[in-house]
Amino acid sequence: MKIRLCPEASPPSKVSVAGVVTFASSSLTCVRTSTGQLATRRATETMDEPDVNYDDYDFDTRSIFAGQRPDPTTGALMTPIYQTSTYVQRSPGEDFGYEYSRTHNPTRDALEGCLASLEGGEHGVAFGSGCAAMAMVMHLLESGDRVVSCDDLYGGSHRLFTGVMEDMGLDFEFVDMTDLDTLEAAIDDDTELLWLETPTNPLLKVYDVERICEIAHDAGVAVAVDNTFLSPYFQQPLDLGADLVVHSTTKFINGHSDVVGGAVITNHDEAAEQLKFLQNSVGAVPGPMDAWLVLRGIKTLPVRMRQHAENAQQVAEFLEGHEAVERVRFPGLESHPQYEIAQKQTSGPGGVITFYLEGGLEEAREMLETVRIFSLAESLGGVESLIEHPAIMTHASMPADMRRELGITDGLVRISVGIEDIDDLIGDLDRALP
Ligand code: P1T
Repeated sequence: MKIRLCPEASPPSKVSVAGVVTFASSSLTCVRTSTGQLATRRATETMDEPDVNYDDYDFDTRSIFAGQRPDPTTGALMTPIYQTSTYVQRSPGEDFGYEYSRTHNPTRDALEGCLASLEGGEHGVAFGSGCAAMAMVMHLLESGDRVVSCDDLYGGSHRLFTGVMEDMGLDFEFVDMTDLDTLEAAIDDDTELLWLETPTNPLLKVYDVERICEIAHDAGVAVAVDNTFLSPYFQQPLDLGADLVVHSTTKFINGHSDVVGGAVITNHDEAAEQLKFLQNSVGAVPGPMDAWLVLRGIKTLPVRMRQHAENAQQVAEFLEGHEAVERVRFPGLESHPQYEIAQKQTSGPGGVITFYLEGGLEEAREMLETVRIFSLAESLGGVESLIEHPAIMTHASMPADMRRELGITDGLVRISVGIEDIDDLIGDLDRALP
């Protein structure tokens, strides 16, 4: 690994958005906040720095304000969409804190500060997609390094690891991390990183993040957790010991199915610096408009997550009692094999459910073609309910024998429960189930 993530894992610390470093020119002032974010102001008449440390506030409040402040040039309450590729300089090399939008952009800075605060991390680095965020984490490694990954994971993550990163000299082993002995045995001297989703996509396995981090750190191995399925509202992996948290912000974080984005959050200064270097060097950055949309989406993250979880719990209970359904997997059901771990490390079950239909492909296809409120589409985490067939859709790129071994069969259906009226949702499923 190019940098040392482990064992000097720094303790989680909260982020402040109050300005700490100010540097000024004649007409513009640039403020670098304690999150490392920059903001500019034109100095004809500017607002004072708000004297607020949002760390003192609850998650719901930070969702609305963290990383942000009224625009110092105009007082605009909402962070402007700084839709610019470049920034004027007073003299060559003498800029006002920004030089080029691949490197820095104020709207993206605000998003990164907000994400860092919500995950309880020091640094947030935003990318153009969840896959880009994952790829940048892999670029922290060096050829010859080994990654032990959870076996059940998003098909695109598996494709990135085996179809791209293996060609660049990384080595991957996929293991079921519910079995800690197997996990421990899989770690060898070349292992530099454990990669896990929890709950996993699509089978919703729940892994004991605290125990896994202990095992990894004892072996000098870093841990990255893809927290896409729960969002920081329900689970904060850095607090459980993880070194890096990864998000597809496309999902619950944005929540409105209108942006593709990703992010990495960490407390490690060196990892953050390297990720920033990669962000600038590789250029897989979100545009200002997308950064702004995600920032806006986050303002309602807590209320959305509460409703997703409440609806999903009722849908899961309905499915569990339906004769056409063989088995339901949802971390909020006591029948979930890792229910106790979920209770211990999360504050809610999220909004994704998978279930096995009695029968197989024919029954699944019939149901997927019959639903009306649920939309047949890949993705998850939007306010509208989605339904999909992992074997044919999101996990098609995973080898068929691996899918079979994991249990991603033709009868498996995944739903992302939205925030629509619960009776409408259950009515739709009831009508469509065989
Ligand atoms: O689509 P993108 O923003 O690049 O994110 C990739 C990604 C990363 N991690 C997890 C856990 C994911 O589920 C995804 C994307 N998943 C889907 C598109 C899906 O329907 O499962």
